[in-house]
Amino acid sequence: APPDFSGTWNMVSNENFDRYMQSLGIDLITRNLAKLIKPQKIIEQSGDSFVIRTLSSLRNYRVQFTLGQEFDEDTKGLDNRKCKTLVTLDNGHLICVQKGEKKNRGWKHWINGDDLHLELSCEDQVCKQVYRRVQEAC
Ligand code: ECB
Repeated sequence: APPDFSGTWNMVSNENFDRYMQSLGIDLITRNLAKLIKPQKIIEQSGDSFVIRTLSSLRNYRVQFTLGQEFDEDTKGLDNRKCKTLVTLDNGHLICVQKGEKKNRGWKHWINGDDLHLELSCEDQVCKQVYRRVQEAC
């Protein structure tokens, strides 16, 4: 069965985030602030429909999509670009391609145990993040 990405996830590691942000043209002051934060992901999945919220003290970002349906993404509050974005599910991996000004842009999510993995790509940079599931009270 395909994985259920739904839940609340807290960042536990973040590799090469600075160079990923550099590849998106984010200024030094913003990068230095962004490096300090540990965002939370809140994912709501129902069938092929997803809402992913990335929450932090610095910025919040929300994206909503249906698998296999390209949509217009505005990365408002991040690098403020427009992309034609498509997300698909391949062998348990959520794969996003963000077509636009930046080459080779996208991300991949997958689950391993209690860990949600995320690879963010832009041009020749790959940022690797891991989030851990927040257990809800029973
Ligand atoms: C929203 C939390 C990020 C806070 C960083 C704040 C300022 C830095 C400005 C731009 C940096 C560029 C990208 C930020 C990196 C991650 C945020 C969202 C990454 C993303 O695309 O997540 C996907 C997959 O979970 C869903 O949107």
